[in-house]
Amino acid sequence: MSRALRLALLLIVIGCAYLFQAHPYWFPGGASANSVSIDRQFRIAFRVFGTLFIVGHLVLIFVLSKKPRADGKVSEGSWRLEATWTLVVTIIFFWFNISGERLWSSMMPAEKQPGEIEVEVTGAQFQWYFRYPGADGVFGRTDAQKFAKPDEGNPLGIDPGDPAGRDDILSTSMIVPVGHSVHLHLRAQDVIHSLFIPAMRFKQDTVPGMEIHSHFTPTQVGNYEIACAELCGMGHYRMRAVVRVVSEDDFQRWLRARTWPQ
Ligand SMILES: [Cu+2]
Repeated sequence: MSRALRLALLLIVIGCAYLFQAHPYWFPGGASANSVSIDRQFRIAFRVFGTLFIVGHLVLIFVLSKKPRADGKVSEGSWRLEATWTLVVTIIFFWFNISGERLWSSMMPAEKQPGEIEVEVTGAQFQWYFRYPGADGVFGRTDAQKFAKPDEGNPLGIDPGDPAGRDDILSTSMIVPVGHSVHLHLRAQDVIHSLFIPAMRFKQDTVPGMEIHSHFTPTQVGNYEIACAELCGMGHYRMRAVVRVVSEDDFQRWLRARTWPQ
């Protein structure tokens, strides 16, 4: 029994070491300014915690293979050793949290920074909507309960009485210019959804009643997949969309084509 357990543990360790090292299932190539730092954070996590995991299991296998002592006494352990490794693991845990915290707070600005492109993202069962403020730079007021009419082109419930909403641009894809910081206003209409853009290393829940701010800077032109990463109902699988990262000129052209003449 003990031999089978040790063999099983050894196979788990070898399998995990292979997965840590080879990354057969991994993110697509990073296409945002933050991807380098986020990938570094993942690498550190895998190296540090992967090593602890492997060492911990090897120690377990070693302990399981020890023969009982001839005099029948059992080991009482060592409190010094236990205190030391508990302290070491605690320090690593807090250091890792604090270093990740800095990166996290740089990704979650409370306010829009000058020069950023603003996009409001709304998760609704079962579709993502992307809204741009239009030429006036101001999003129109919304009241989904009063005005939302998906069949009439107003799924977000933009208040028809608010002039700021008349030039708002609504899209089912996110179009952004390369090299610009994109400031997102994240909202949800019904239940919790989660905007996940693997290539941008971006993932953030959208919560009804809250407006969450975040930003990312795309660095490569191309189309990138968006998924909903929160099981949000029967049609959850349909909540796929695309981020189209285009040149500055193409972005301006796209905005102009969608702007009504004043
Ligand atoms: Cu969803």
